[in-house]
Amino acid sequence: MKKIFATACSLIFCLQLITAQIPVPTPQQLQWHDMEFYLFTHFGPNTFTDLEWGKGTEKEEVFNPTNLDCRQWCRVAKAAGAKGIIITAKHHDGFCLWPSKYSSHTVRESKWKNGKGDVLKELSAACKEYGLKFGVYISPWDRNHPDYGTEKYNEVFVNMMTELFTNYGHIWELWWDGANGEGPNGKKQVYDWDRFKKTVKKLSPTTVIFSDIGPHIRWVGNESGIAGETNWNTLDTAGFSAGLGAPASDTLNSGNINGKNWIPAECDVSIRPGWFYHKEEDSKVKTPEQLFELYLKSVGRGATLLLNVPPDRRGLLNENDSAALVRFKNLRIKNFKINLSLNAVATITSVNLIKRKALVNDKNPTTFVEIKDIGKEKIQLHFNKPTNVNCVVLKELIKDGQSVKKFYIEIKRKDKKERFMQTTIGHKRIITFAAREADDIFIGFEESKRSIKIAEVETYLIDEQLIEKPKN
Ligand code: FUL
Repeated sequence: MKKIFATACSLIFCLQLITAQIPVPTPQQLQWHDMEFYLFTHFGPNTFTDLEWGKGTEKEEVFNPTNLDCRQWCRVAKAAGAKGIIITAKHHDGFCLWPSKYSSHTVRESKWKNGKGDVLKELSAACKEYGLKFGVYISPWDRNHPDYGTEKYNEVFVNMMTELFTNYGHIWELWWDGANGEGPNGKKQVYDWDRFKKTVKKLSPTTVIFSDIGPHIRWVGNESGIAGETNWNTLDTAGFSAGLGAPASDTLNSGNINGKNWIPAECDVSIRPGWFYHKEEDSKVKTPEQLFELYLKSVGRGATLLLNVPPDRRGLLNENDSAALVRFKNLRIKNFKINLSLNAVATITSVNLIKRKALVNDKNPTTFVEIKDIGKEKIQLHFNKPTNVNCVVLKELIKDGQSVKKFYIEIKRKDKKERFMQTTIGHKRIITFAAREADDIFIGFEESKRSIKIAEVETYLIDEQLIEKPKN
């Protein structure tokens, strides 16, 4: 009896060990996944000098928006269906959009509001008022600060972050740009990433930190807003660092299948060719259709979409950008309005033909179906009449990790069956194909890391024009 008890105990212990090793998101990362789409605003001296990378020698007086209104930014963000705004508190030119005590190159030295203004104060208050999350980009690379390139600068950077975390309410996401060039004295800085991380952990443990390699969110490896069709939320970071020491772009794009850490990808991309506002780009704003395509290739591949919409010289989001954003939102609403799965009966069918109910079309992402018999069980959506479809949206229950390695969507109409092979799912996977009628849709699983938990399977008929090249 004693022996059985001891064996059982060690089995439980082993099981616990195995489960403990599966990377899963923290509650903050889970919330971040659900944010799906939010805005980036690049704003600073470059807005007024027409540069992308300011030299750091620009006079503070160049920063002088005539009509800055962060509440307008928030109204546009809300109208676009974005969930938050991340602002460039300090870009590579070192200019601080808040009156930092640790720099003499800030809004305080500018003419804007006679040096009494504070963009971060205005934006954080506006975000609070409009129910948007507030995030901050702060570039470690600083082409202005006299201490850059010396150990003292790491202290300056920590002090600046301390100001950010102390004076502007909760910062939901912190964005560390990996760029590391020379400072005003021609020197390069050795960034003390460990110290930076510890500082944030101490001051604001619930903030999610972005850098090329996390610790919480990773760069997607390109600035065109496109995640890998195979996209693992897991990444190995040992031996790597942000910036030049980061893993190869294609690794960041797809993650590491057996990566040890949960570090999902964020797709940063600008609505215009540049990150900062340039008048000559007023006619080059991405169209709502292009934005929709980016949405499919970012959020629809399990990542999030961080869309940059730069304020202009007035300090307002430009009319062309806001018009595109509102129409982008309308496209999402219109095309994802009628979930055809709600008219279907969802079951799990297995080779022995035993069926059980599958809670995948109940509009509830917390209920799920668990598939243990990989290769033998599949999800079936049976429509009571032939239904025209061209889009399937799948959600894995990622709070318990990411598991699906290879699956297929099979469309059945009478005796005809067509299969589309796919790889990962994650938070959300949107798959489009040329429209066809279906009596049944099957989701079959061929390879997985362990048992699979699917929370939702939605089906749509979206506007064919929005599907780039329909896959047949
Ligand atoms: C890059 C920067 O160099 C660009 O100016 C921009 O801020 C982009 C989001 O990140 O690394």
